Amino acid sequence: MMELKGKKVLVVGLGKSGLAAALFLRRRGAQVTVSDVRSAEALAKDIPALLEEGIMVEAGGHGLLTFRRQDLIVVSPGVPLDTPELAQVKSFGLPVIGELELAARFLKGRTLAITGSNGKTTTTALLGEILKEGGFPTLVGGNIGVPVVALIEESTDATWSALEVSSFQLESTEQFHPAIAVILNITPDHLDRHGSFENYARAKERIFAAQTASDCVILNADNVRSAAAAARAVSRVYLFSIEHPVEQGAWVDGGWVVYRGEKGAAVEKVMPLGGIPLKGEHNVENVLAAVVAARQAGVEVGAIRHAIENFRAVEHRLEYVATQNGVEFYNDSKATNVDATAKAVASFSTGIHLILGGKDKNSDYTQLSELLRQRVRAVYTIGSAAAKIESHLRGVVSIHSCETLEKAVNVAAAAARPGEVVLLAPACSSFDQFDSYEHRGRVFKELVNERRG
Ligand code: UMA
Repeated sequence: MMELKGKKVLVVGLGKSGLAAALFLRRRGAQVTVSDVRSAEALAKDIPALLEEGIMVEAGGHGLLTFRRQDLIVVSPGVPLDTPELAQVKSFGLPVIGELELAARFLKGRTLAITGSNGKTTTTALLGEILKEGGFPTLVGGNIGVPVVALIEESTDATWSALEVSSFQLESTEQFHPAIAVILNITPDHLDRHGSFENYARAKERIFAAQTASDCVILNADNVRSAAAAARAVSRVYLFSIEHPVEQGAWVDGGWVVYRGEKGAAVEKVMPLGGIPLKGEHNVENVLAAVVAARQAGVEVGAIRHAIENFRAVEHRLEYVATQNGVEFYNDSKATNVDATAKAVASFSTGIHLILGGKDKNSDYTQLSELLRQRVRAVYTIGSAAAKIESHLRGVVSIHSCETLEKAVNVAAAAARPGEVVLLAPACSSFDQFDSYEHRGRVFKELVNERRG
């Protein structure tokens, strides 16, 4: 285990991850400094507690000198590794690791890690419930909203940690070593940060880079790029598919979720598709992945089935909000890329009034054209990506420029007829108009519920 006592450690970024990492490092005896581009006023709520712990704070920008004075640098997921100060100190040989890598070196017990462009929060939350139902001491964290470093103190040798891990976190891992790794799917996202789809996909593949032959990796046979990762895995590969049987893994057969632990073994009937309480085909994929992971962790079929049947949609993931005058409202604020929006739209047959927009991530919205033509009655654009979305979708579907979410909700609600759906599945990140996708989703729900009066 890494020695931290007396080490000079810089934490870059003071969000949830940076705050948890700084406090952890300080408790382990490191001399900690935190650096953030935000001003001291913007960080005001966290600074007093940090100073009280003896943690130094550099606000309003990153100083190269501060970076050069350290023994170790711990980076928050949202801070790009090519940030000039980081690139400089790395070239001098200073160790730079991410918050996930720091946590991985101290977290006890076994880890089950889930990545993918979409579905990872739902699958992580579901696996957490399944592991608990199976009687395992369980922790849940990572990109889902609880930094992994914050789980360390609670972990024991008997713990299973279900971790949602993002490409941002995986990009800087070295020893992170989950016993069970899942890549749900890989479709374009975060191209602004990773530069290309292949760089992004390779970051996701780091989930199994430190695995050995006694570990396993679970891949999506129906998603070309997820399945292609098998070529580089040294661990045992399991597949899942909604389209066809697989040698070892889970698939759908005659309306049932079924599982086979190894080639030639008996097929286990896990549950009927009708028992899955989540909307959309993508959620069947999430369930299949969870079934394989849970069986590999040793959970009995009965416990898996029971946990799935009792699972409810996670907030902001195709979350039902209300029905007003026969019109249903759904909040999928977590649909922050084109593929997630496509999956949300595909979950409803027709008559969709779709709210799109926010901060663009160098995305290609023309990929939505066919699906929108078939199912969407009108699009309502918001945020800074609006003009680009409109230019990509002109002539495909009727478009209303609304600028704000408030206007979009009101115009869409007025246009929708009984039996139709108003869907927030924006295909963009939220940071141009909101603090986070959670904030955007909460505002949407408030706007909908206020209409009800
Ligand atoms: N900052 C700098 N310098 C920079 C860039 C940012 O100082 O060059 C500062 C910002 O001013 C801010 C801080 O860094 O104060 C933010 O750090 P962060 O973006 O890493 O945010 P955290 O609050 O630590 O949240 C992170 C994840 N955020 C991102 O990956 C962008 C959260 O995932 C995650 O829940 C949390 O850690 C706990 O693990 C969010 C997310 O959007 C939900 N993830 C992406 C996604 O799901 O698509 C990957």
